[in-house]
Amino acid sequence: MPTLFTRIINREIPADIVYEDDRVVAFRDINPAAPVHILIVPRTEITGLATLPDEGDHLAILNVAKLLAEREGLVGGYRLVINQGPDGGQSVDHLHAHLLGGRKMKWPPG
Ligand code: DGP
Repeated sequence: MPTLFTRIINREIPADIVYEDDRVVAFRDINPAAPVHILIVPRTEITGLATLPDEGDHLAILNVAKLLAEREGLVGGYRLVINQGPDGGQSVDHLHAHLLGGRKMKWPPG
């Protein structure tokens, strides 16, 4: 059974896809928590950080985050978040990083 994000990657579910390459796909979050809220998702179905392999598509996430932050004009800064497991607030079991920007972030996160 493909994950929700694999179905988005495969264009079975519509999403505002802003970037893709052979390793990752990025699309706008359906429920944005900031003016810019993009999910960066490896094509490989990794459940989350807890099951991360040593190598793979996910290694592209940081560089794509940097690229998209530049494209989105986030010159004042931004935040990259990965939620892991129920206590981390993960709701979709397909590894993804949230790129958040366009407002001043609070610390610590809730
Ligand atoms: P997390 O809670 O860290 O697992 O983040 C999952 C995010 O996925 C959450 O911010 C909302 C987003 N999301 C859930 N369903 C969809 C969808 O169908 N389309 C898009 N674009 N985003 C979704």
